[in-house]
Amino acid sequence: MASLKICNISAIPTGSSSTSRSSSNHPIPFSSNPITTTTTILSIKSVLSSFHHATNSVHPILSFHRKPHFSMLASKKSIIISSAMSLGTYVQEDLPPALDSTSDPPPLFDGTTRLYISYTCPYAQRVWITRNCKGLQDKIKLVPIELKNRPAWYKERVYPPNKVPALEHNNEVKGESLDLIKYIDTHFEGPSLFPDDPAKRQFADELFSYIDTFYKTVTSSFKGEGTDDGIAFDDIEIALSEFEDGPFFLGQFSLVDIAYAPFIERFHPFFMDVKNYDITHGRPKLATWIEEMNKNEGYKQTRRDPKELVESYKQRFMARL
Ligand SMILES: N[C@@H](CCC(=O)N[C@@H](CS)C(=O)NCC(=O)O)C(=O)O
Repeated sequence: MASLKICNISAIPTGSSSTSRSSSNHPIPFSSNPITTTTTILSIKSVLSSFHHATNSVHPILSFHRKPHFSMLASKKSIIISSAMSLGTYVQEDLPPALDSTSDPPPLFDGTTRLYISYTCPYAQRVWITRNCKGLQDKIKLVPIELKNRPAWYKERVYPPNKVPALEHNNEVKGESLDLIKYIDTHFEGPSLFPDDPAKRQFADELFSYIDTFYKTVTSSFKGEGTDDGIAFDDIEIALSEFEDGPFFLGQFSLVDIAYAPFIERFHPFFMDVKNYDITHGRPKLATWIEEMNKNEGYKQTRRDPKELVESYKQRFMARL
């Protein structure tokens, strides 16, 4: 029987203003160290642009180093922004066991919305976090799959690409984690996890596009192919400096944080263990981001034991060295 634990949330409003709201239905603070709503005066970020300028020549990976956010710079007025973490309503649930080649399929296409995941897959984790943060535990049923011993029916009857994540919804099955997190955010109830602000949306698109490069840059440094272990994390530090109305990539918590979290969750302990290198050292924004993410209950429920993550990355990236 799932024990119910419901948290107080401050959702990103779906309207254009950035005021926060708390759910009156959920009066229990989400953590013992709750983030209080703060009012920030956001001014033009000349300091930040000089920081970008200084780093451009060193780290050419990201175009956003050089791009001012015109919609923000165009405003000469200070904008009063209420910032708060958007953490989503969550229900602490008992997780079902993973299905393997011996398991019967669920009653497919019976109108139930199902999210097929693997507990160890970072791509699936993105979608799982989104579901949790939107408080959709009762609306989207988790169906974990044992990837190393997959049931044949998964490929044959559910998702022919045979990968996770996949979402069964309205008699269709869709895949691709970045598409799915956006799909869930727009097609389901719960707090919006994507701001309306065009400057933030543009930056989000850049960050979604950058994520594969980020992954490849970091993992090639695992294999000793990169020249600098920290270069991709410098990009993250700069990206986290872009908006000042909160500690997240777009200021407030959003799908972008969800897209990056499963990977940073793996890279952080792996670098510590294998290279004795703390990716947060000298990167205060990244340190704060990790700290704040770790308070997010929707994310916390999806996290793995760091030791297990390190072992799996060692097998994957170091076995061939
Ligand atoms: N681009 C896909 C990647 C999904 C993916 O590679 N999932 C892995 C598990 S982490 C998988 O299902 N692998 C099974 C396979 O390739 O056979 C996404 O973002 O959803």
